[in-house]
Amino acid sequence: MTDAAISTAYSQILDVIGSVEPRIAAATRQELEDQRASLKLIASENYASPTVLLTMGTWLSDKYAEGTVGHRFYAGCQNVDTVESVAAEHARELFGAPYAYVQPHSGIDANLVAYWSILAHRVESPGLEKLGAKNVNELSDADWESLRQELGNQRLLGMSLDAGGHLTHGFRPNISGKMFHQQQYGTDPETGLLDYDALAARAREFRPLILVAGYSAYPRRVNFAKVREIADEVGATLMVDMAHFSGLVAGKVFTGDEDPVPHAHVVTSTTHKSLRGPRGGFVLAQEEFAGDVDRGCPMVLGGPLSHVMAAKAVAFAEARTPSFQDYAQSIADNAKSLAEGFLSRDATLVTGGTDNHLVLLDVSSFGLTGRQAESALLEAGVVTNRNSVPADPNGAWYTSGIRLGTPALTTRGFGHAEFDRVAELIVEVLSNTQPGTTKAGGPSKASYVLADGVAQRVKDGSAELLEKHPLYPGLELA
Ligand code: DSN
Repeated sequence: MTDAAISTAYSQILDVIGSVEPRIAAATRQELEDQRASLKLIASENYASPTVLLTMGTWLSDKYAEGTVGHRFYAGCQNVDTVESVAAEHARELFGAPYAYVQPHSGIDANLVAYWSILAHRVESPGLEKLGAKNVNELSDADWESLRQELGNQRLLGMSLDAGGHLTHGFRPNISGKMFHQQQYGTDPETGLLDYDALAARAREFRPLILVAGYSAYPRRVNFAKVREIADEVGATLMVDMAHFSGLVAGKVFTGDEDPVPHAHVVTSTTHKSLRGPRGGFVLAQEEFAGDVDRGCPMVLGGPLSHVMAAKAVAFAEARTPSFQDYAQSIADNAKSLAEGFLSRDATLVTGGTDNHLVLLDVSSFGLTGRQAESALLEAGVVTNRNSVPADPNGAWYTSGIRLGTPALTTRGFGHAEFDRVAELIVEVLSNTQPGTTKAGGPSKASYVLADGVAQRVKDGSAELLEKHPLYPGLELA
């Protein structure tokens, strides 16, 4: 599609929306302006292509299609079958996976499908066989109760939130921490790096049914071959959540032992982070888990979003091109440039650097909490998110860190020099920010005071970079 055609399409779409609810058209226009004018450094965000975005806006949304390809609970799903099959085929080929399930609506949904299917495969099916039943409907109440005890009595070992894991990896307040007996592994207190020997020792002691690897705020690569050895030794199923770095796997930056797909039994991901697709999730699995994963909807998920599955297919197709591999390599190169930019300005990074798509800046060296740093940066037009650091004294709400990722600005074309300048701008904000006080005059973990003139100076500095690398160049709304 040409720039002019895309501009016309979006202008007309917004006019149609505005004729029904002008506030939605206005907010949609404003979001484009805001994204164009800010430094987006949220590690889990990106900018999908106009093709991916346009694919989501169709009547495929109008169809119910619970079930799976060729086995639906609704009539008339022939076109959804095509959409889902094409998306799954692209996912399998992109990642070299035996099986792909593209229905999950988000990463959390993908993880729930994975947990459910591992429980069904490892505990429920053998349990039913032992009880002489084919499915739970054939069980007496007493048998079902004993099977339920066994299902609910399982153990999950995942990376702790403050070490960089995700809420769904067994964090107690999350459903994963409630449905499993959970334990968490952390990182080495000195280096901040994953300690495989400590992980193995913990796994031997705890003997989890599910060992979860993967992260949302750990700035390093993981050796999944080693983690699989640990899982095998203790009889655990290895599930890897690659939501953050699936773009780096697709782009062949993470290969061999760093590619989770050949090593894990089940892999989950989102599609909208480094993979640069529509918002959504998916599951890859070894053949033995396929039948259970396939029942994710309606056992765990609501009806599939066919319009989003269509956009996933387009995004996977885009990710199978050589230019996506260049993009993925640039994400990692740029993260190194950003890290070097901070280190050369004496800032403190968790693990001392990065070799993936994110850096975790410990802002306690600026005398700030993550919350204060996040707010001051936002005032200066730099969009980040606060994040815990290992053993964070400020907890998960205020935190002591800022997580910064390169996928979005790399899509805009930022390179080494731009990311070095981004580090400089961020250090300028943080070194000119002081902690504020509460209304009663005490120390506050939330309020902050940014010195006069800094926000504007940083916005001007960002504008120079952003203007050189426009978002959706050629897209002009009438
Ligand atoms: N929201 C995602 C992230 O920012 O990492 C994970 O849920």
